[in-house]
Amino acid sequence: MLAVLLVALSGYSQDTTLLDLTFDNPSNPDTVGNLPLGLGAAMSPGTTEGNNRIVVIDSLANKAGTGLGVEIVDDDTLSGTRMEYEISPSQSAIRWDFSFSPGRVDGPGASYFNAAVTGPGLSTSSSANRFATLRLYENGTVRFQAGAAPGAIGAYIPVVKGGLYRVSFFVNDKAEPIAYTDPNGVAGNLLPADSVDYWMDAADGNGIVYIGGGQIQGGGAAGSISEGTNGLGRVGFGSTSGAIGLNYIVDDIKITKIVPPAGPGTLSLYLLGE
Ligand SMILES: [Ca+2]
Ligand SMILES: [Ca+2]
Ligand SMILES: [Ca+2]
Repeated sequence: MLAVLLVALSGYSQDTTLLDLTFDNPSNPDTVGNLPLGLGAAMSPGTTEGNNRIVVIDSLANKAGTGLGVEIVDDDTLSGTRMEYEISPSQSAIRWDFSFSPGRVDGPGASYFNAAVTGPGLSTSSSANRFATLRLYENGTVRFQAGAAPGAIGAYIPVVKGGLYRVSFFVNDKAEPIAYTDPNGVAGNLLPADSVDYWMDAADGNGIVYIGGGQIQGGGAAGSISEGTNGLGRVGFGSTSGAIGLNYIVDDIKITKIVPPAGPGTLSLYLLGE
């Protein structure tokens, strides 16, 4: 008699990685001096030199992580710079992590990159499209904006040139609250419907801390995202034409699908005979 024992675990779930960019993938290598590789990436301008550029940099220049990183620059009032990644398929609950390092902090605080979550195919450069945003200024500060204006906006957090910072967005486009595990591994944080929480390691000795959040407000595409579900279709970094003096290095960009923890796990045994 041949007996096959199958053990099935149910009731447990694991967050699914949708995008994991270190720029050091040996099977799909990036090249210093080139545009970064990435499935569904939207790059504007598609140039690696000049006042507006996106370019892979080497480990010595990469202050935002290990190995290769990417420098994004907007130093021209004639055009913006965008580096975005499509999330396919679109999602209702995601965690987005990335590391960054300011390359310049000498501006007046009038310009910023929007590190933002938007809908599929939309540009993060347009304020009406932004569901959740961390503004990376050119004067040594960052702060979040929960949604399109007049969404909740955070306090300015100081950052220094060459410093290494990491931020985590938890974004919920569902019509009901979700629970998530924070970057310190603590489970059960509740996030209301159509809301975002931000966590950040501000390199101030306090570790990774909650820096605030809020509910989506406003109209435009961001409003329509909040009204429906499965509207989280793109993340990235973008600036407006008028923005100038911006230079940031980014690395370790990761998007995961937040899967709600299920109830108590159950262990099922199946015995198949003969
Ligand atoms: Ca890297
Ligand atoms: Ca929604
Ligand atoms: Ca510009």
